[in-house]
Amino acid sequence: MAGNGNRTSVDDASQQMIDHAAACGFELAWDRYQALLPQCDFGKLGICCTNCVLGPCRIDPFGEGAECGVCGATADTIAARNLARHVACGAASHSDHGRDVVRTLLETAQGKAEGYEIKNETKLYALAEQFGIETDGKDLRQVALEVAETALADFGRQEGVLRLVSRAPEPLQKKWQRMGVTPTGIDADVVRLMHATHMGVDNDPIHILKQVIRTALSDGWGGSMYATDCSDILFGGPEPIRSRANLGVLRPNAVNVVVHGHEPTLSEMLVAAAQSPDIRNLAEEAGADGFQLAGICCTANEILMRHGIPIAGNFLQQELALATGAVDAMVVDVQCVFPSAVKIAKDMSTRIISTSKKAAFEGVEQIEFDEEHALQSAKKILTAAVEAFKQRDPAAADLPDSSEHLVAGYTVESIFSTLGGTYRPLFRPLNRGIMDGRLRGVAGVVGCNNVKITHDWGHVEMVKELIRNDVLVVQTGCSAIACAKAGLMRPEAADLYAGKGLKEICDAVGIAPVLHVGSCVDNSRILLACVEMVKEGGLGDDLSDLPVAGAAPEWMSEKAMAIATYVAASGIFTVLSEPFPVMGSKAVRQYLTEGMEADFGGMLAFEQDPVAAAHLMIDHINKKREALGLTEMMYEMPEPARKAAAPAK
Ligand code: NFS
Repeated sequence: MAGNGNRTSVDDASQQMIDHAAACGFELAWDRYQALLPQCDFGKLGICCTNCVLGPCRIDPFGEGAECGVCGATADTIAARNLARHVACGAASHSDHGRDVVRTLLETAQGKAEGYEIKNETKLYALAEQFGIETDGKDLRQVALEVAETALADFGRQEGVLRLVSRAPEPLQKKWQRMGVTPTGIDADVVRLMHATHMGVDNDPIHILKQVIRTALSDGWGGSMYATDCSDILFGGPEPIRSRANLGVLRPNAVNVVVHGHEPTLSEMLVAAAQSPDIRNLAEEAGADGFQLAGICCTANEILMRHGIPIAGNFLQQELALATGAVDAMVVDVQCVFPSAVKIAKDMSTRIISTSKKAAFEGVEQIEFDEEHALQSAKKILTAAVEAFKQRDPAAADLPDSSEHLVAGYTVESIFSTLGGTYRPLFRPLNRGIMDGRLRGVAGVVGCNNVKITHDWGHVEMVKELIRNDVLVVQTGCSAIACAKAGLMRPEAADLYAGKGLKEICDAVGIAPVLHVGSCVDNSRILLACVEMVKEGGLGDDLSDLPVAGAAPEWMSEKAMAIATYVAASGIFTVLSEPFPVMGSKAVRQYLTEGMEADFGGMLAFEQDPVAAAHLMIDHINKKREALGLTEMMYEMPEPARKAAAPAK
């Protein structure tokens, strides 16, 4: 495991629960990882093909065995096709989530979705205007109906160009046209990419990669962007809000309900149901001190951003939350949910409740959630949690009592008003900060946890190194949760960790040096913030001119592969910890890490050491500053930090 230390997590609460789990004999992801070692090198290198049953065919990376599969596919074709399937799945996952949010908007407009309402009219009208929908004389519901129908049509679009592509700067749209990667329709792009990977279809690795890029772009500028926009319309646009993060947010005497997964439609309703008097009475009658809702993974980020509901933990804490014995119900929907959750909960009073039509778990109770009866479903789930609370053995529960303060809720709109001031809602202060050398640039640090890296270490070390070099950091996903737990999202973090210039800006506007911008679909907010920086002027004409960089220091999911690809293809240099599983192909590796830059202005790099990775980003930002003629920084660059090392136990 990367991290050079003998801790499994740098987060004390997590380490405490990992030790507790070991003492109780609970098996965790790290144990299963150890049992699986050594993992398959052919798989890691991306040169095992299972796309038809002539195989499986494995290509020898040292040129001593087979040079191609039975059909003649080379390592290059095989690695590119394998990557294509990963990205197709990642893009499909974000986009199917997006589709459901748009459908809920549609059903709300039709008056069919119980309990939902349109909370952000400004954003609805902005989208209507962008779609060219006439709004004069129409009521809100009619406008919402037309917006939702237009958005849904983009999922099924067969020809032409995805509508939201027009949000990208012109030069970027031209690059996409020139390279033939402009997305068409969200579903069609995924289907075409899957078709390309069928045995004997697309055999040119670079041509396959272009199709990969098109599909990834239809996620970033399509499915994910619709998920964000329509969630904001339905559930309200987030505003800066205080909350707490880590396992200590669970309370010994409350009915603890942990929501885990991704789609915000149910979790929003759970928040509403937990406040209804009949359900609160149920909890009181059971002797509980109310409900404690808390989130894991991206659902956590969704309800944190809009309601300030605290976060229990990130991806690798899902089993740890259960190991506390104090969770009454873990409510899961889709994506990033370990099937193993069932095993840990089986001897406890904890109920795992699966709620999505799209997903079922063997041995898990299903309370299917449907938008038409959303509030009823949510109340049913909370009633089940109260029943579990009555069975809980308080003596068996072991709850770490640590949690950290944070401020979340930043969006393009709220960054506008925070940085610009209420009466000056512009990106000017941000651009000016960069131009006058107080700020070096901006970095997006996102993504998962991975058992191959000490838990949270990659995120926290990288982000600390960036902010001490005057790089403002914006975050989503499990990476945001890691840094929130480490205290980097408190305004006081500027005094403790930020470089002088960044600290001055944080002090002036009262923000932390690390801003939480939401869940992984909300990476679309980061793209749009970059678009606003270009529009504001002074920092070039395209996203690739900006002194910005992206990173996923502990990534593991196929969604992260789609994200990294669309960010790089949007012109932003992006560093990943684990390499993509394509390293067995020189052609694919070279295109992703070098060739892409000439075509799109952005490319990928792979570096496991988070401090070294931070310096790749800083070097890139400096290069972009130089190209813009911004060679002077207000304050000197600090000495580079030591090579990153996780603390010893
Ligand atoms: Ni993103 Fe969110 Fe976390 Fe990774 Fe999973 S929760 S969608 S994939 S693990 S950041």
